[in-house]
Amino acid sequence: MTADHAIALARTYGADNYAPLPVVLARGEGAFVFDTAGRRYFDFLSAYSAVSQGHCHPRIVKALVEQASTLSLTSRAFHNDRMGAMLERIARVSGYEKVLPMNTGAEAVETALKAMRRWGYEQKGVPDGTAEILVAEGNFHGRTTTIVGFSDEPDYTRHFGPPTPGFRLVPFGDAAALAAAIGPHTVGVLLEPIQGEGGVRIPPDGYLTEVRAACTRANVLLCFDEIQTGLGRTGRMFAFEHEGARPDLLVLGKALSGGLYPVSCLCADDRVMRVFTPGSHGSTYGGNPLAAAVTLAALDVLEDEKLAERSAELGGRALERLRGALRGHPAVREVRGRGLMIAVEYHEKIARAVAHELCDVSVLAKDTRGDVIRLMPPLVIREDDLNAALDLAIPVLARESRASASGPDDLQ
Ligand code: IF1
Repeated sequence: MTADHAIALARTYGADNYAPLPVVLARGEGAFVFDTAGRRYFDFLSAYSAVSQGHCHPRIVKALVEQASTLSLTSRAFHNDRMGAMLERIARVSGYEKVLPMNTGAEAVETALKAMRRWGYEQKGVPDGTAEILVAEGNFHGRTTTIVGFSDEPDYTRHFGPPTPGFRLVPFGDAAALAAAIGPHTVGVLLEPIQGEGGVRIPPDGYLTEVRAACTRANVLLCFDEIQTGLGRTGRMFAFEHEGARPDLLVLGKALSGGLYPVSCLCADDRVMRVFTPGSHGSTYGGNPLAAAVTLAALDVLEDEKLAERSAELGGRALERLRGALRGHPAVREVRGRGLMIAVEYHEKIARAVAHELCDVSVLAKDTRGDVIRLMPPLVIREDDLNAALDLAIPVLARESRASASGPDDLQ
C-alpha cells in the first residue's frame, strides 16, 4: 500500500479526530520505525511512552504469539490461569498489595476515581453524593466524558458537557494552594507527577512530598496517574520515587504491555481496594490471559534490561547535550527533562513546524500545547543511536528562523 493511498483511506473512512504528521509507518524495530517506502526514522515519541521497551521486542512478541494460540479471553466470569501471575508481578514491582486490571489508561483512571469516591463514602464518612476530588490545571488523564469534564483544555472539552460534578481544579505545582483547597467533602487528589500533555511540566522540588503530607494530614487519598511517567520513563521505576512520595493509588498503563496490547491497572493497598465488591466494577477484556502474558514479558524486559537505569543515564546525557546546544538560543524558553522524558519549550507556538522539520530529517517527535516539543525515545535506544538522532535533531531544534506553525494546530 502506498502512503498516499493509506492516508486517503484514513481521510475517507476515519473520523477527523487527529491531525497526524504525513508519515505512514509500516514496520518497527527497537528504537526505529520504517515508512511504507522503507525509509527509517528514529521514534522519539514511543507511542507516548507505551513502546518504552522498543518496537516489537522479541521476548514480548513471543509471549503474545504463544498465548494467542493457547487462550486469549475468558471474561472474568471464570478464572484464567495467567491473570494471577500478572497481578502478583505488578504488585511486587509497584509495592502495593492489590492490583485491578483494566485495558486503557482512561479506564484505569476511571477505576481510581470510583475507588476514591467509594472510600470517601464508606471509610471517611462523607455524605453520599457530595464527594469532591481535586485535580490539577493542565491535567490530562484520558478522553471519557467524566475525565474530559475536568480538563481545562477547550479542544478536549468543548461541547462534551455537562461535566460530571465533584471535581475541582487547583494550580499544578503549588502545594499550598492544593492544601488550602481541601474541604470537608474532599476524598481524593488526582495528579500526574510530571504533566505529559501539559508540556512535560515538572513541578518544583518538594511539591510531591508536600502534597503527600497535606493529603495524609487531611485524611484524603492521593492518586498519581503514572500512565505516562511510570515504568522507567523518568529514570526511576515510578516518578514519585524521585521524592519518595508514595501515593495511596497508582494508575499504570502504556508501557505495562510494551505497546503490544492495551493493558492498564489500578494499584492500591487493601484498605482502599476493598471498596470494590462483586458487581461494582469490571471489564470484558480486563485481566485476560493474553494481556497477562504480554504484561509479564514486558515487565521482564523492563527489569532484565534495566530500562529505568538506562533512562536515567541516557536521559541525563541527552539533556546536558540539548541544554549545551540550545543555551542562549533566542527562540528557546527552556530545555527540561527527567530521564528520557525531555522537552524543548519555545517562546512562540512553533512546535508543530519544528515537528514537521524533525520528520524531514527522520526524527519523529510530537509537539504539545503549541510551544513544546517532546523527545521521548524508547528506553532501549542504543547510546550511539541516541547521539545520531540528536546530531540530526539539534540543528533543527536550534534553527534561527522559521515561519510560524505550518498546518493545523496540535490536536494530538
Ligand atoms: C491521545 C496526550 C500523551 C496520559 C495520562 C491517562 C491517559 C494518558 C497521563 C489516557 C494518555 C495519550 C493519549 C493520546 C495522546 C496521549 C498524550 F498528548 F494527549 F497527552 F501521552 F501525552 N493519563 N495519553 O498521558 O490513556 O486511555 O489513551 O490509554 O491521543 O489521546 P489512554
